[in-house]
Parts: sequence; C-alpha cells; structure tokens
Amino acid sequence: MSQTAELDALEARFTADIAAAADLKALDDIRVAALGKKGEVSLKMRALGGMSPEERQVMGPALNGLRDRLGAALDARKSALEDAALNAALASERVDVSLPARREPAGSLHPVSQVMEELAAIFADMGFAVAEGPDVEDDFHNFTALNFPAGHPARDMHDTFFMTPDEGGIAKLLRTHTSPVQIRTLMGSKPPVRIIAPGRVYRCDWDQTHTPMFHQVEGLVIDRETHMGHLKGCLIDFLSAFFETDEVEARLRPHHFPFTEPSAEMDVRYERVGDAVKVGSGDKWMEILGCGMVHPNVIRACGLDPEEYQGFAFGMGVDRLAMLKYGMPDLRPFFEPDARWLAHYGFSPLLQANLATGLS
Ligand code: 2U9
Repeated sequence: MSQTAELDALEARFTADIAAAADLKALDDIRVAALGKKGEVSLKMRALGGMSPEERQVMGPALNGLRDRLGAALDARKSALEDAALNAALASERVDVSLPARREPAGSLHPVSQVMEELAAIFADMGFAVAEGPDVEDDFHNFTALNFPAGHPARDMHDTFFMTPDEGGIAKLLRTHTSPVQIRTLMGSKPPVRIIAPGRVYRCDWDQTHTPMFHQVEGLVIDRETHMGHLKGCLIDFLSAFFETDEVEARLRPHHFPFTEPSAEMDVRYERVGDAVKVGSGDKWMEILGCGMVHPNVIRACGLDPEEYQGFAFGMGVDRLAMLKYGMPDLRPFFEPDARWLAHYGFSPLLQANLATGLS
C-alpha cells in the first residue's frame, strides 16, 4: 500500500472510531491513540525527518491535514457527547416548581414575635403607627428628655448597661425602655402623633421573673385635647381585643413614673385557667401595664409647647403578656434555643395575626 493510501486508511479508521465513541473517556482514548505523544499520527509525523525531500513534500502536508481533520472531529464529537450528557442530567434531575409543597414550613414563630404581631394589628386598627429606634442610646434620649432627675436610681450602674465611655467621658447605654423611640419620633414630627414602639430593652436584672433583655411595647398619643378618659378607653379596648373577650374589667391605681403626671397602673380582673389567665371573671386583680398623661417637661424637651399639646402614654412587658395569654409557666425558656419548646408554643408563620380572621 502506498504511504498516502495508508494515511487514508488510518483516517477512515479513526474517523469511524470517533463517531462510535460512546462517552468522553472512550473519546479521549482515541485522541491519545491518534494524536498523543506516541499516537499513530504523531509517530508518522516524527518519521518525516528520515524521508527524502520529495517524499516529505507530499507526506508533510498530508499528515498536517490529517492531524487537523482528526482534531476537529474529536472536538466536534466531544461537544456532542457533553451536550448529550447535560441533556440527560437535565431530564433526570427535572424539578417541577409548579408542584404543591410536600411539607408545611418547618419553622415556627416565637410567642414574643406572635404577640408583637398581635399588638401591631390591634393598635393599627386604632390608628397607631409602629415606630422603631436604636437599641444603643444616649443619656439624653433614654433619661434626660424623659424627665429623670440627675440622681434617679434607674440611671445607676446597677440598673442600666453602660458602654465604655468615649474620650470625652460620655458613655452610651442599652435602652432601658422603648421610650427614647418616642422621644425621637416626637422631636422629628408635628402632632397629632399616635405611635406604638415595640422592641427589645435591657436592664441589669436576672432572676426567676426578670431577664437582662426583655420586650416592651409602649404607646404614645399627643394631640391638643387628649385626656385620661381617652387613655382608659383605649387601653380597655386594647385588652379586650388582646384577650379576645368583651368582659374586661379594669381599674386604674395611682402610681409614679418620672415621664407621666398623673401616672397609674392598670389592673384587670382575672382568674387562672391552668397556666393561662382568663380576663374578665374571677375575684383577683392583676397589674397588667403602666400609663399616664405625658409630663409637661417631656413635651417641652421634645421642642413642643405643653400649653398647646398634651397626651397619654402607656407601657407593658411583651414577654409577660405572652406568658399570661398562652400559659407559659416559666420565662427562662423564652431565651433558650429549645426546638421542642418552640414546636409546642410556636405559631405558624403562614397565619399572620389580624383582626379580621382572628389574632391567634
Ligand atoms: C414618652 C412619654 C411617656 C411610657 C410609659 C409606662 C408607663 C410603664 C412599664 C410597664 C412594664 C415598663 O415593661 S415594663 O417594665 N412601663 O409602666 N411606660 S408610661 O411613657 C412614655 C413614653 C414616651 C415620650
């Protein structure tokens, strides 16, 4: 057989092998056998050196052409095999995103989050907006603007978490109540104001009924003619919506807060049903929240004239409200990541608290 006829036969064989290669591994074996260092085409190219100039003139271009055509055939077959592999994977791993979910979501809403949602829904219905502010506060917004006198015990290191003082000796602190949120809102807006401020607060306190971080919701209404009657009506409506009963019986008992004057605590009639409370019946009274008419000094500190504007404020502990409504006997598991506790007391994230279809 002539040398060119031999090349034709070689080409025919490799071309057929390439077309028949079933996978990428088989194809690579063919590439090595033809074009690898010791491949048949490579060996023939190496033999060019020993040929006469006339032979080389024929065989050189013939071998180059063969090498290029086999290279191109190998590349084409490689991408065809890769496409086929991808299509097979896509077909076998197909996901129909339009199918319904097989399971309910695994997570659940913490009772504190649930109660926060309930509070927001109830007060939104009464025209209150939700206001938020920083957890790290300064003395002015947390104490001074709220009419705390210089030596008030709440300013003490024993009750408040202070940060390391800056170069000027000024120490930031963790807010001890959400009242600074309302100071910030009041300083930046013109009455009428109706807001609730839910959020985390911090106090140096740690025993069976107190945790160093807990949750509060406070409310503030500032307008021209707001009075104690509005305060009492608003709070009774709130308690009736929250405890889901029309029977609420409440009484105001005089108290003292620096930021309100007069100040009161509100008690509700209740009886125990297991670990939860039933509000509206029974012969016991329980303190449920604090409230009062905003002190003129607080209105003044926010840049408003207390002769023109007045209003009421209230505050309550969200963790305690959750315990009372949902019957948790102990506060401590609220802050422990115990999945079983959460599975028992948690709420579906798909059922958002609202007044139309029910709070809980
Ligand atoms: C401004 C003016 C007045 C907020 C108020 C209370 C009464 C109160 C406590 C309840 C239990 C806190 O969680 S608790 O320990 N709070 O009794 N809070 S009036 O008064 C304000 C707030 C902001 C500008």
